[in-house]
Amino acid sequence: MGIVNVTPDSFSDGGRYLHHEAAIAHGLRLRADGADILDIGGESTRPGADRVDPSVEADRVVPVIRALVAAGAPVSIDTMNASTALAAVAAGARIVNDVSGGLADPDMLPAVASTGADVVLGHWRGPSADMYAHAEYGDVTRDVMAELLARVEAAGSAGIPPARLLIDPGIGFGKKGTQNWELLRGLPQLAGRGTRVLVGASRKRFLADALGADASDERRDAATAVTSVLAARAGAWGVRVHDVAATLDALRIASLWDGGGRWST
Ligand code: PMM
Repeated sequence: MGIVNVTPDSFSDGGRYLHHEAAIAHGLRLRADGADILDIGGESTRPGADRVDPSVEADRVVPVIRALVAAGAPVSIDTMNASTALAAVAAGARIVNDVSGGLADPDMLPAVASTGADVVLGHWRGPSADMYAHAEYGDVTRDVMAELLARVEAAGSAGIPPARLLIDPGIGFGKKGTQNWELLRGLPQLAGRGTRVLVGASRKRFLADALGADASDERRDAATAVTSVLAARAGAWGVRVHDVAATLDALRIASLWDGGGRWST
C-alpha cells in the first residue's frame, strides 16, 4: 500500500490545483512502482497534529481519489471521519482505513457498513495531540490484541462482516519506542486470529530512533523495507509504505531467498 498524503505540509503550497496535481502524480508514480493499493489521506496523524475539519479533508482527497480511480488504481481512504469516508467511497475508494478503529467518530462503522467497502481498524487510544498520555500497557501485544478484537466486535455489531475487515496494530499510535518493537514481535499472534493484518511502520519515529534520530528519509526507507520483509514473514497481509519500490525490492529478494514466487498479489 503506497502512501499519498494530501496535506499542506506534504507538498509545496502552490495552490489547491497544484496541490491535487502533485498528489495525483505522486500516486501514479507509486502505482508504477508496483503499489497494489494507494492510501489517500487528507489529515496528518503525526504526534501532536491538530484535527482538520472534515469538509476541508474531503476537499483535499476527493478529487485525488477520483483521478486515481479513473486511472485504474485501487484506492483506500485514510480518515477518521464518517462523512469523508462516505465521500471517498462515492468517489471510488474500496477500502476505508480508520487509524482509530471507528473510535474517533461514532458514525464511522454504521456509515461504512452499507457501502460494501473493506475497513481497516487501527489500534488507537486517543487523538494524536496527546497520544503518548495513553501509552501504558501491561503486555502490549495482549492489550492491543484485546482492544482490536473489541473493535472487530463493534464492526460486526454495526453490520460489517469479518471478511471485509482488516486490523492494524497502530505502530506509533500511543506506543513508545520499545513498545513498537514488542508489538512487531507479537505480529504472528495478531495474524494468527484469521483477520487480515496491515502494518504501518514506514519512516516512523521508532525507526529513526533506532538509526539515530536525525536519520534521513532514505535511511528510514531502507529500514522500512527490512521491516516490510519481516512483517510479511510474520504473516502481515499488507504494509503501508512511502517508498514502494524499496519495499518491493526487499520483498522480491526475500522471496528469491526462500525459493518462492512473488509476495505481493
Ligand atoms: N499511520 C499513519 C497514517 N495512517 N494507517 C494505517 N492503517 N496504519 C498506520 O500505521 C498509519 C496509517 C501515520 O503515518 P504517516 O503520517 O507517515 O502517514
